[in-house]
Amino acid sequence: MRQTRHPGHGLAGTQTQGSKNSPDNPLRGAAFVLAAHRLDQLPPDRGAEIAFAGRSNAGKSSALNALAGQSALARTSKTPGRTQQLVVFGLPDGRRLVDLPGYGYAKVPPALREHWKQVIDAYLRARQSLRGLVLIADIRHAPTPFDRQMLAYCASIELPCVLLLSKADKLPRAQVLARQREVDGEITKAGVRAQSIVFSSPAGTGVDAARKVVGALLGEA
Ligand SMILES: Nc1nc2c(ncn2[C@@H]2O[C@H](COP(=O)(O)OP(=O)(O)O)[C@@H](O)[C@H]2O)c(=O)[nH]1
Ligand SMILES: [Mg+2]
Repeated sequence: MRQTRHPGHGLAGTQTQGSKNSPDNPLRGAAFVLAAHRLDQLPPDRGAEIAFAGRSNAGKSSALNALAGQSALARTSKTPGRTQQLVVFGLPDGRRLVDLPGYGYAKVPPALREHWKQVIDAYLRARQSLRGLVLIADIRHAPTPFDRQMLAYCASIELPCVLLLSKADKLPRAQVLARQREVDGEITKAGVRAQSIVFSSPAGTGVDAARKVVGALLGEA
């Protein structure tokens, strides 16, 4: 498989450059609020928030940073599986972005993995202010059982989902499009209100599109 680190390589036509300080960015001005180990430590369940989920190392923190237009809002890591908290970021108007713990990293003990799976399930089920889920998946890999579970889960609670196919800069365009078709098939099968967006944090691919969708979901009463 051919791989490249050159931003935007092979993505001509799908690339949208996310600008860092765009006044149009609905997610501009996000700031850290708190990190919660338990659901009862979260801010009061009012207003609107969007949750971010994904397999460890899928590029979730990088995506959050790209969407917020900040390079160091969420910590990014080359050592996956360490963030085991719900991290809440607030927008200037009080709406929130919630970074859920990464799941599926092999080195996390099974009991702990199960614990966080239950916390995420409980959060998605109970949180009234939750307006949508951003699911981040590495475009180089086929959807995992957990990705499928998350899609099915969103379908069952009628929660809109935005699927960011991350690290698109690492695949040639033909493979990017083939994977997106495959994923769109999964979305249709799951019967979920979801859309996939080809995404690359370093190249800026899909950043503006994702900001628009997330901003619209946050704005829905
Ligand atoms: N080439 C490329 N690398 C990425 C992208 N997103 C994340 N990474 C890298 O993948 C690793 C994990 O990213 P991180 O955002 O910490 O993943 P998380 O565990 O899901 O939060 C880091 O080394 C990032 O620099 C992307 O879109 N393109
Ligand atoms: Mg992370």
